[in-house]
Amino acid sequence: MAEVKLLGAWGSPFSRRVEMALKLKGIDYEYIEEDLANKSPLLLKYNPIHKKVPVLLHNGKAIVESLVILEYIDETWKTNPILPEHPYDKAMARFWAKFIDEKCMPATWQIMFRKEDEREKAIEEAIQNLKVLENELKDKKFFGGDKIGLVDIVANFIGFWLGAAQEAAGVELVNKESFPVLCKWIDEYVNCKVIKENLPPRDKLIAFLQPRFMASTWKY
Ligand SMILES: N[C@@H](CCC(=O)N[C@@H](CS)C(=O)NCC(=O)O)C(=O)O
Repeated sequence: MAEVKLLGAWGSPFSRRVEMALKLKGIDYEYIEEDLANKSPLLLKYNPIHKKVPVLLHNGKAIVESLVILEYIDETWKTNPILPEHPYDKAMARFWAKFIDEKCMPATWQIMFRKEDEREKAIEEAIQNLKVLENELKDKKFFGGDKIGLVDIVANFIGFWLGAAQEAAGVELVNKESFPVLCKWIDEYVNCKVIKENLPPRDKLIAFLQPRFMASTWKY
């Protein structure tokens, strides 16, 4: 039987993405928690370029970068596909995953670190990006349609981490008035079994984030 291992960190939305995909497909794997303050020789060996989690080990071969790993998983294990079949739909899913990673996540994350006087501009930028997502979702249940797909998995930061980060930083960006569609998606999302079971404990995450938001030098 194939051997699957995952190097991850409990509070990382990136390694949680991989866990969600593996669980969704029913793949057995061994989880190895990394201490990112004291990286293991295993992490440095298998991800020498970025030195980050997640790292997926499949029969001894390493795959890194969560978006790359998610596609690898989908191509390797065909049950419960997370990417659409049609090339155009597939391209669109990749586009939105990239948009979330490159625009939405950095913009929303910045807010938690900005000083009060710089926050307004940062908030404006984050809102613009989140509005784009709100519009993309429209009346769909999930980004993937009726079921969780690649984009929903990639958006786990918005589905869960953002709420905890807002609480930890004392900022309110997303609520039912400003983002009704996104909030409806968040409700559906966090109540979906495979997602719920692969989220970190909210209180632990808030306690982890709070002191880091105070220290301006910390980056995720
Ligand atoms: N683009 C990477 C980002 C992964 C990432 O930023 N991982 C963080 C944990 S949330 C990490 O390992 N940080 C360790 C470091 O920066 O030294 C991915 O999608 O996998």
